[in-house]
Amino acid sequence: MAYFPNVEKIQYEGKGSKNPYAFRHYNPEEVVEGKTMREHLRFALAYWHTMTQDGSDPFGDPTNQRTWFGETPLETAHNRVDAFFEILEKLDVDYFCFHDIDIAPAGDSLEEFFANLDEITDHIKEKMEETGKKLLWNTANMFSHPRFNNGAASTNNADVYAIAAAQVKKGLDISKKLGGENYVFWGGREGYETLLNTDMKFEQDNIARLFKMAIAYGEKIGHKPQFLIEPKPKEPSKHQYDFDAATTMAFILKHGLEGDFKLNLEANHATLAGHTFEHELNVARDYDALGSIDANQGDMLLGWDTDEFPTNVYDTTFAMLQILDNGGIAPGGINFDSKVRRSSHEMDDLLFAHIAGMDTFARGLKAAAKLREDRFFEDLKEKRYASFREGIGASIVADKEDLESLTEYALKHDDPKLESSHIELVKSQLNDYLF
Ligand code: XUL
Ligand code: CO
Repeated sequence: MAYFPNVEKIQYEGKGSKNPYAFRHYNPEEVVEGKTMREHLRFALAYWHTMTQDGSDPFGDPTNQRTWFGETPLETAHNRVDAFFEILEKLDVDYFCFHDIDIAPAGDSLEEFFANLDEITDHIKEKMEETGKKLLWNTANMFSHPRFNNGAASTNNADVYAIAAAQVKKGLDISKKLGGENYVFWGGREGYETLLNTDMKFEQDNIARLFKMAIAYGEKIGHKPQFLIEPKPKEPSKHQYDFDAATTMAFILKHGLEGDFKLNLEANHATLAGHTFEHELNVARDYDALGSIDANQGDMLLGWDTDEFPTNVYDTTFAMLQILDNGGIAPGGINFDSKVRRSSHEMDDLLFAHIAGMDTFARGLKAAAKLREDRFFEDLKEKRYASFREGIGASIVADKEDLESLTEYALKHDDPKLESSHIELVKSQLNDYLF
């Protein structure tokens, strides 16, 4: 059965097109900086926002009209697989991501949940073989079930810890079965409500323990996806340990995980932490730890995670600049961790929303490539740091100076004359690349 019977595969029609079922900027086979857009962008669909998000909010019931509900939860789960692969095909997206609980019903016990996962992943595997679609990453949902109220790997209850470990093991078995390229840990409940009853060091050491078990198990079964941690400062926890890229890098380095772990960075999580998205990508890149991205955008007027589809060309240009400067994002990708607004409740809104996000990233890619071709930022920075390339500056960078030698130098020279940064001029020139 087709879930979108009246929609053909979305094609690139170019900027002037008024067809809502067409790309206006994403042209998968167009070559930019020597690679196709498809290879640069490595788009992925998020199973949860696409298939299970129902449009409800804390004040209102579900709104989304979906046609895949069956007689039983398992039948619905199977229908969702078929519908999901139809969406992947129609949008021409090569990758996808899921949590365990997104794809299969939890049932009444862990055993039943795992059996459901086996059945549904058989179905997913068949569809992957039929269509050539690939698993960018999967993860275990260790935050929705009430048992995780006090955390999963950071819980105070050792039996809960064991269940989390079992879910991670199952997640890695599934990753092997489906050829997952990355495996994500997002610690939704790995944080605290109050420090009054919390031993932060103990909890974080336990998280590191679980990560090490995951590395060891991957080695044992001969499957080594790139492990990723996804930082987020808050929500659902009041404070989450993986607050932002810098905090998460400190954790990774403290526990010696840098050989196996990189970061999965999400735009809306960056803004919740009080950073821009490009700040987070830049921090990760400085540690050689830019793994993958969750593409969305927040609302600057709201203090929570709105997970909107990315439509801001500035943001995607700066993100793509970071990715190009990084030499690409593979084996990571651009996963749309984004949901349609509550009032965009029709099935076709799922297509329109992804087309909007893909087009916005394609525009960002093209603008970023042009900026790089013109050495726009390179020249700017080269000029800005020129004083460190000759004379005393070059000597400082070569570690040839000390406090005494620099004092001697400073006393001999007049107060320096500073040059203007011309920031407004730069921003106005930048606009010409985007519009
Ligand atoms: C939550 C979030 C998650 C992770 C995967 O804010 O981003 O969906 O991406 O658990
Ligand atoms: Co995310």
